[in-house]
Amino acid sequence: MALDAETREQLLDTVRRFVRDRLRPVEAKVSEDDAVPQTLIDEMKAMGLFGLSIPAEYGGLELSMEEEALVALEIGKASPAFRSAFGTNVGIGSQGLVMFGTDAQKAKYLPGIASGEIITSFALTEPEAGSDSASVQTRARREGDVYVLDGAKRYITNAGKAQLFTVMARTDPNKKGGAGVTAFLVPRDLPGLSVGKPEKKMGQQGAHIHDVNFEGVRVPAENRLGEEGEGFKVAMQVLDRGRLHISAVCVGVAERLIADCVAYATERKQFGQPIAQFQMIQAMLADSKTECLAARALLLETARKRDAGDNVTLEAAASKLFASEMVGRVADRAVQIFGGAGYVADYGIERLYRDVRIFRIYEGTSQIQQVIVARETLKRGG
Ligand code: COS
Repeated sequence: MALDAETREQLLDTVRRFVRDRLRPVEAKVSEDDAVPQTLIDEMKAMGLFGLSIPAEYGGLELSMEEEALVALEIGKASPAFRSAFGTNVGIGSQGLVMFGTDAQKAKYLPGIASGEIITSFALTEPEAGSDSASVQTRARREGDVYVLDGAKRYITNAGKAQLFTVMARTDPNKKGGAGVTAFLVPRDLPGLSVGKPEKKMGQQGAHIHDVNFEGVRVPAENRLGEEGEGFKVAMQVLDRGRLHISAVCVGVAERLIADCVAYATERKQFGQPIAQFQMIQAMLADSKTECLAARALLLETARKRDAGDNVTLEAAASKLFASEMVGRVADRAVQIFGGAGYVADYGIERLYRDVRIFRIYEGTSQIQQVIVARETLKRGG
């Protein structure tokens, strides 16, 4: 469902004001405290942010991919840790269920996910299955009307708060690769499921990742998502979509950094004039602006293609590759334009420089995006 133009503008305007008035002022404190205040989470819930992508019949806003990208882009103009609070519910934590769930599964979980009452996590990565995600070792053995899960997942976003995990586990150990993998909806409170302590990270303080362990976790067979052996495809399709969401956040952070650079370069004087007057500064601004416009155009065109029902595996990977590398370069130039002020904490530029580094890694490294783009290009014949 696409919103009419006026409603879309109203939503984006509300998000822009929220970012400007509520999120930006507390960014540094959130980073220092390594926590997003509950009051802000509650405001996000009231705005419907946890349910952006959830069908309206289950209480979500049912935005199109293009609309979701525009919202994620605006949210990206504040610290990416804020987006992470609701990002799994909107993306990788819910979309397997939205795309492959039965009516009963959807009715049971989606309303709580849309409202933010249920936090979700996507548990694919393992200590020995990172980029090679088809090699998951977590086992799911069928015993009557339950599957018994044993194994360990790594670096799982929002696992500390999650009440529902989408878990990829191997049901057929005789099949190699993705073919033996099945997806499950695993409630947090099942005995044998435990979550490790939050990892200390380079950036995005306020967003958390954890190990998740499964020791004889008995998951009702009705919680299987899709058919046995379909789990890898579930994960790949969830990631196709998730990569567009991440691209949008990259573009948002880049647009914000460019605006910060313009403000600083116009104010800061050296050699008797604002540094914005110097062509070497202008060259950095021009490169950042050009690359950011290109990433935005690729993102929005791909989102529209997906909304039209096209397969966008190639384009989503290309978008994520280009946008995440782009924002890395933009952040690097921002530190350069700010000079010493870019390196000290007060201006927040060094924080964003650290925050954006993960975009080139999670939901598939840049090298994995290259693999996907190359394979799909070869498959499509050009
Ligand atoms: N949509 C639907 N099906 C897909 C798909 C997609 N985007 N990508 C792959 N598949 C299917 C393939 O068609 C193939 O099906 P068949 O066996 O029926 O032909 C199957 O899945 C296996 O695909 P493939 O052979 O391409 O698997 P590989 O093991 O070579 O791995 C990559 C594919 C590398 C692309 C995959 O492992 C990947 O994306 N890795 C990165 C994972 C990641 O992003 N991790 C981040 C953690 S999650 S935050």
